[in-house]
This record gives sequence, structure tokens and C-alpha cells, in this order.
Amino acid sequence: MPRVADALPSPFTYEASKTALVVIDMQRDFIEPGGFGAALGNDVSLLGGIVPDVARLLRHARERGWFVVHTRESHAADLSDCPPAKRLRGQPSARIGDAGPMGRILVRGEPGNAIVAALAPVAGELVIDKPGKGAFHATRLGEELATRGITHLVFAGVTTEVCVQTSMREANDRGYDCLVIEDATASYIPAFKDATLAMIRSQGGIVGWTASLAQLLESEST
Ligand code: TIU
Repeated sequence: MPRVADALPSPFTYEASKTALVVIDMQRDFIEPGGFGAALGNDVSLLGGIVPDVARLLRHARERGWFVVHTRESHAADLSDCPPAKRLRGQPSARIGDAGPMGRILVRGEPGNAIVAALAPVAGELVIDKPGKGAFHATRLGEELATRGITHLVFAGVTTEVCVQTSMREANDRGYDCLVIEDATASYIPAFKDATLAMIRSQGGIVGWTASLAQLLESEST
């Protein structure tokens, strides 16, 4: 049965069987001190605040039988999938692959690369390790969604203007209808979050839709 969420710039219509929740990079590397986010010079305390809302959204998606995808920004231990152009940006004292308090920064399998415990994936959910900012670049996400007949993506996670927005733009160009949940995404720079949400829904929804978590839950309250 189709559901309609009160969203901007217009109502967002979707069906559970064709909808996936995509939770972007809710990893210790971005949310806790000592990871990649901190190495870039950010105040990571701003990001932890959305964990309860992302957890609520995740519970809802599981109850409704949506397909659930989690992504992790991560690189192979030999950094063969990390272009020098990416590694050499940021602070010279703490780069991707360097040792940090939570293990090697942004390296697959290191403690800091794990998804925070409150949002841990469960059996049947897809975990995508992505070397880029976008979730489709150099991953099997497109094939996994196509196999399941998914047409609508609901986005959450961090950071709004980097990996969430890049993934949403990739998805938009691949033909998905995309909704980002405003209170389930965050940025180290709050003004960038607001600007990203505004640009996504500008020009009649040039990249997609935005809605609050309450608006999404309300659309499924019956
Ligand atoms: N730096 C920043 O805002 N974000 C990232 O580097 N990756 C993600 O957004 N996941």
C-alpha cells in the first residue's frame, strides 16, 4: 500500500516493498574522538546527537520490512583503494591509514571503522564498505538494490553535505526517488547541513525530498 509523507518540496509517495533505508557512515571514525573526523580538525561532538533519531528510524524500517543498508567509509589495509589525492588532504599529522587512538584511521576492520554500537547492523541487512564519499562509487550497491526491485531510498547519517549528499546525488542520477530525514543527518558545520537540505529540495526537488522523522512516522501511523 502506498504511503505519503508530508515532505518538501512536495509529498513523498513510497511503498515499503520498494523502499530501502540507507544509513550513511554512522561510524566511530566520524562520531568519536580520535577518528577521521577529528583528524580533519572537526568538533565531533556535534554528530553524536542524532544517534537516537537514527536508531528510531532504523527500528521503524525494520518493523515495516524495508530493506536496510549501512555504509562505512573505509579503505583496504594496503590503501590500494585510497587515491593519494584523498590521502594527502587534511592534517599531515593524522592521515588515512595512520595510527590513531581507535586504530588506523579509516581502515577497514579497525575499531574506529565500526558502526556505533547503538546502530549496529543485524542479520539480513547489507553493509557496504565504500572507498569514496558516494555509496555507489566502486561498490556493489547498485546491483544489490536492482536485484531487490528497490525504487525509493530514505537517507540518514553523516555528514549531510559530504557523504549523504554525494550518495543522494549518485542515487538521483541512477533514477531513485530519494528522501533525506532532516533530524537523522548531521554535519560538523551546522550551516552546511541547512544549506544542503535547502539545495536538495530547491527547484522543485532537484535532487529529492526532505522530511522530519515525525513526518515520516506520521505517514505510516495508520
Ligand atoms: N569530512 C566530512 O564531513 N565527511 C567525510 O569525510 N565523510 C562522510 O561524510 N562520511
